[in-house]
Amino acid sequence: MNTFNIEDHPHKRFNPLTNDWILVSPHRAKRPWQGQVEKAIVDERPAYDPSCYLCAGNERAGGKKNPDYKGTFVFTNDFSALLADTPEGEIDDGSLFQAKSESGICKVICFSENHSLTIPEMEVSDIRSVVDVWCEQFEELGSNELINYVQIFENKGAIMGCSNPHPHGQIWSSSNVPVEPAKESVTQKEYFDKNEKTLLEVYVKAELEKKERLVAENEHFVALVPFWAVWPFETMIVSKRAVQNIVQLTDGEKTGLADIYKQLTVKYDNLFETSFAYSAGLHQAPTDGKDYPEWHLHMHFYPPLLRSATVKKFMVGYEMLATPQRDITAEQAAKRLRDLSDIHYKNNK
Ligand code: H2U
Ligand code: ZN
Repeated sequence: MNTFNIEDHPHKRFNPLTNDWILVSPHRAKRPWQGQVEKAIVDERPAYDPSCYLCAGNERAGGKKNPDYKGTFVFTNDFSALLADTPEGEIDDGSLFQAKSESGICKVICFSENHSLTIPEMEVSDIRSVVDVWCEQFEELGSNELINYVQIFENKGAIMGCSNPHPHGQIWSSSNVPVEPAKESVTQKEYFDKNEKTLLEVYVKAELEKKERLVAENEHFVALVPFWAVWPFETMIVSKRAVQNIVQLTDGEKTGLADIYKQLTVKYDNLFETSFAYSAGLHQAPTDGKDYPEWHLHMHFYPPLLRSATVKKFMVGYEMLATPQRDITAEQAAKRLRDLSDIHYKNNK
């Protein structure tokens, strides 16, 4: 029997942010790929689309008209999943049948008036305006009595169920802390109480030394494939300094966030020479007025593509029923992303 080698042998990896395990099967990534390798999809859109409900001056559902905005534009989601005026109530039979009312506020943020752009094709200064809107919204929603958690996210690409290619993101803010950040609240608190440092501060420092899972870096942020990544090219952007939320970032750090968001998404687009789909979002401390020194701002990117512009990973079978699994290791994925150009493929031809 030869000795265990993480590069060759099936193993489990632990996610300290969620307390979950994932299965890694590196021997399978060595299979020769004989599947289809298709040509990149040409994705050319006009700067203005008269039928787009996010373009400036156009009408949205319900007859509201967008202003002639330039840059960013925020509005309350016309089909909000959470509503501010939900009556408080509860159903609880003590065990099997429990329900609680949930209230909140949902917004849509247009990143640019230009329908044809995406984050990796925008200037860092324009992405910085998006970061500034996130800060304004986080402050405004977070200071609302009703709101105890603000989830800022971007859902990009038709394969992620995104309904519109116009560059945009969303914010869903709620009275309660949702499932994923709630898990991270528990794990980060446990770690901080024991070590007096945030979990991610220690993690990022170790990754900066090891280097094998790094994708991009600037003075204030790191983009890396987490050791415990589930999706083939899953990444995380983490601030080097431990801060609880984006409002606490310095001016330089806010620009740093815009810069690393661009760096990472340029590499994503370059990977399969396609507009790379993902769900991405910030995880931050709750906004219930308490102090959360254990909370460390970070941004998750969950992209489904596996092998080409159309071949994606399915989270099915064993993964639905037992535990998530991956073939290509986090280290191999990081190396592929790291080795890609910093110049967007559309500007490189
Ligand atoms: P997606 O692109 O991820 O589907 O999100 C777009 C959001 O825009 C979606 O939540 C909202 C939808 O409810 N929307 C409006 O608020 N007004 C509209 O006229 C159409 C879509
Ligand atoms: Zn548009």
